[in-house]
Amino acid sequence: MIVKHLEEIIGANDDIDTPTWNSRRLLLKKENMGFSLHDTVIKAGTETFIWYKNHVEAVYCIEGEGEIEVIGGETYRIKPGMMYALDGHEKHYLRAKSDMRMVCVFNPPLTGREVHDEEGVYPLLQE
Ligand code: 9YT
Repeated sequence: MIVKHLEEIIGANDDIDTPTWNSRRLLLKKENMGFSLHDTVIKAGTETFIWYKNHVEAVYCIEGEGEIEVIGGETYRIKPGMMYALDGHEKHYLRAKSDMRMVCVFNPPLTGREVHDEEGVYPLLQE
């Protein structure tokens, strides 16, 4: 069984900070669960273009407010209790009005080092 606490991840290796989001990675590929699990803060006032070309992702908002605009599709309000699942590799903009705390699950699991490239894509990394 695996037990971790957010406090031990904050500031350590699996805490990835970028100008628009901060992802605290609780489970990664190395844990062999078949998915990765992240506690992510999308920073207030930011917009991020994202395209998970190689992954599916489910996102569950537990704090904060903002929106997701699916390119060529709809814009949905994000607030606590809202979940979205990118089952079609949708290109999207994520905008945070306030700090949004999101629980994210990725399949295939991230290895831990990924940040978005210039296309908004996470590459498929091998460990
Ligand atoms: C919700 C979302 O896509 N945020 C960007 C960061 C990503 N979820 C991650 O690596 O935790």
